Amino acid sequence: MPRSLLGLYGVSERRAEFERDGFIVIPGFASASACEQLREAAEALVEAADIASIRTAFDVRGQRHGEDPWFLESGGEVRAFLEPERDDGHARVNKLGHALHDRVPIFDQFSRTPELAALVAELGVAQPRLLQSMVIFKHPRVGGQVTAHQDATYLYTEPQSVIGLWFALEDASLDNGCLELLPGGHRLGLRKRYRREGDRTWTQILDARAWPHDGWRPVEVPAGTLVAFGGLLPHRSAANRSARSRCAYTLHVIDGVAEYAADNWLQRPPDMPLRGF
Ligand SMILES: O=C(O)CCC(=O)C(=O)O
Repeated sequence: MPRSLLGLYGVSERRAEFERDGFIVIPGFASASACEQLREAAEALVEAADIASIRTAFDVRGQRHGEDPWFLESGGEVRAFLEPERDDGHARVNKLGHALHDRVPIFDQFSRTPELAALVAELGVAQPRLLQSMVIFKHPRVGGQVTAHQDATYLYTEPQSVIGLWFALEDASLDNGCLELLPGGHRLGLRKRYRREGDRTWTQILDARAWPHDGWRPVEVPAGTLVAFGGLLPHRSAANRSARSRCAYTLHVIDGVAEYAADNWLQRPPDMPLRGF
């Protein structure tokens, strides 16, 4: 078979897998040196942050950050969020968010590559808009749990269009809190919407059933792996109780042809419209 046809075959298979399971895993998408450079850049941003003055602990269980301007106004900024058991040390930064891809050149370059643009097009996004980016640190022994959720809860578009691009910047395994996905769970429907009214947020329950207990797949992967998953796919990760750090970079892309909800928590400043690749 000519190369071009082989290529075509590969493309359609990957898309079919994404539609069937709700996600795809691509080992070796990012080089070891790119992962290292992003980690170093993230650490430099943490060093520069005035941790002692940051009051918000990013606690996905309690949603305590939901009414804090530090969180609500971070859609166009690069801000540090702390683990719930905070102190004044840098080791307890949980994540950086939410516009690294637009504010920090090295994250901009990493996020806007022809390879990523081609992948997102292959997964069906017609007019990609890079909405949100985060570095999630999961420091040894203090990195917190991320409870099961769907990204469309937080980044709702009509129709659903958000895709999460999750890059392992370090090796991830069950003991340091790797991503866990529920294959096929994207067909279970959206369970919650996280809505904003001015400087307040609330969670609307659309379907109160608990997630299935069984069937979760730990995504144990080496650094450089890309996991791409749709906004309806349930995912979670356990706390890092190990001595090994588990750092990841995530980028969320929506489709410009879909309508971005005016009451999503993340709203960009008017002078920073969303851009594509
Ligand atoms: O990195 C994690 O543990 C969770 C990531 C996540 O929830 C996301 O990228 O949407």
